[in-house]
Order: sequence, then structure tokens, then C-alpha cells
Amino acid sequence: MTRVVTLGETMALARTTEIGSLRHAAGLALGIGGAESNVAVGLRRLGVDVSWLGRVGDDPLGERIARELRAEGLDVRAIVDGGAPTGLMLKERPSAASTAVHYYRRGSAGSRLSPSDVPPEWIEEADLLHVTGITPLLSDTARAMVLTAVERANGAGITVSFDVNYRSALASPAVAGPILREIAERATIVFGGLEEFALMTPDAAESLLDAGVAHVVVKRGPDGAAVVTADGSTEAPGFAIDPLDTVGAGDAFVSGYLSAHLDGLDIAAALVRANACGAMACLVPGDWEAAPTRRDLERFLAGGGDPVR
Ligand code: KDG
Repeated sequence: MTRVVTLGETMALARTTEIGSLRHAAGLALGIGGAESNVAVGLRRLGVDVSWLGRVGDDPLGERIARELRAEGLDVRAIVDGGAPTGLMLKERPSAASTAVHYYRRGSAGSRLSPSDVPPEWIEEADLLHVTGITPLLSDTARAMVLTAVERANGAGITVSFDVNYRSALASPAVAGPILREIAERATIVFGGLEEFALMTPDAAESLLDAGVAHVVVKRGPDGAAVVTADGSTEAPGFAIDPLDTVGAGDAFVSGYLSAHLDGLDIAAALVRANACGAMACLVPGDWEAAPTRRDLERFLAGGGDPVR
């Protein structure tokens, strides 16, 4: 049975293959990326059955997204939209220490997602719905779809996971704050960085708990993470690594946390798994490619940087 369902825009992703501005880059590597599908792949690699729903253009990039996600073992509901292209994201590393992302997604197929795209019972039959704050900022119909999905999950008593994932290129803080807050208040588990929580409300942890959120998970990047629940706060440090590409680390963290939650682990153990997944995602270029399997994870947690023979 599908345990987790998630929905949102996945784009083609072209990244420069060397350090240096896109102005001069000679080479681009083509892949795919989308916060929700990144989480879906991360969960699948950890052994969770996942279904992903999105819209892609009637073009080779859309086919690539569907093929790639299917190859990862997801149940893929890719609606082919003949009226709009697959969105594109370009990623450059202007210097060894910086990454910049450029979106070509306005009017994309993914931004045309709407409530009627979500099949009957698809959410109601799952254990957990995962959504992010990216898709609701793409368009009015995409926002309506996310809200409808969350309401359906609430109605069926399904756990709702929400990663705030604020993208300033999509909406100003003043516009995004209330939209993200509306979803957060209906979620069971909310993930975000401190600034993202501040965007929704100054006393986010307290007021979200009052609204019924069970886990407020604060991601602190290299410094680890903390979880606030009605019973108090639990913290865990990050893992010391030499990061190569931090984009997608938050999604891997979410996969680790949710898989541990579904496994019934306690919060302290879930945080260790989440932090390890986040750290591992930074070791390889690409937004999701380095998401670990259970075996990778065990080796990493055992401290294994040794060659595999
Ligand atoms: O979390 C990583 C994402 O940023 C990336 O894969 C693409 O969904 C994406 C976005 O909107 O930035």
C-alpha cells in the first residue's frame, strides 16, 4: 500500500559542470528537481512506498521527469499538459562557496496543477500527505490544489507533513507569509528554518502547537535541528562534512525524519537519521541523487568513509 503521497512541480534541472558563472560555463549537466519529488525519492530509497503527482509538458523534459521518477521506484502520476512546457531550473556555482538558482517556470505545466488533478481516494488511502510551500506560490490553482489536498487529508485523519521551503523568487514575504501559515496550521509536522518560521508568525513554535501541529521541526543546516512538541524540545547536532552542493539537503532531511516517524522511532532517533540524510545529500552534486538508501545510511552512521571492497 502507498504509505506517502506528495504532489507538486518537478522541473528539468540544468547545472553547470564547473565552478564559474553561467555567463561563461561551457558545460551543463541535465537532470530533474522538485522539492516534493526529491522527498519522494529520498523516502523510496529508505524503503517507503510513495506516490508522486505532478503536471509535465508534452515534451522530452516532461518524459524525462516521469521516466526518472519511475526508475526510482515511485508510483508516478504525471499528468501530461499539452498547453504548457515543463518548467526549467538552471543552477550555477559562481564561486566554490556559492550556488545560484534561476527559474524558468512561470506558466509552466507544473504551475497549472489544480484541485481536480487529485484523484478520488488517492489521499484518503495513504498514511501521510507531504506538501511544500513552493507549489502554493506557483499559481492560484496550484494553491487551491494544495489546500484541497490538505483539507482532504485532515478530513480523513491522515498525517500532513509541510515543509515551508520559502522561495523568494516566487512571492514576497508579505504575500507568502499568510499563505504558508494557512497550510502550516493544518499540518501535523511542520519543517522550516528559523527565518521561515518567522515569516509565518513571530512566535511560530508556540502558536503552531496551539493550532494543533504536533511536531515543529526547525532545520539548522550544518548545526543540526530541533523539534518542539507539546512535551518540550529535542535537539540534535549536525554531522561534520565537507559540503559540495547543499541544495536538496533540506529535502533529504525531511525524507529521513518522515521515514523514521513512519518506522515509529522516537524524536531523538528521527533527528539523527534526518541530519545524516541531510549531510549525505550535500556530498554529491544534484538535488536528490545522493539521497541515501538504508545501507548507505548505516555505513555513514558507522563512520564509514573507507573504500567499499
Ligand atoms: O529543495 C530543492 C529544490 O529547491 C529544488 O529541487 C527545486 O523545487 C525546487 C524549487 O522550487 O526550488
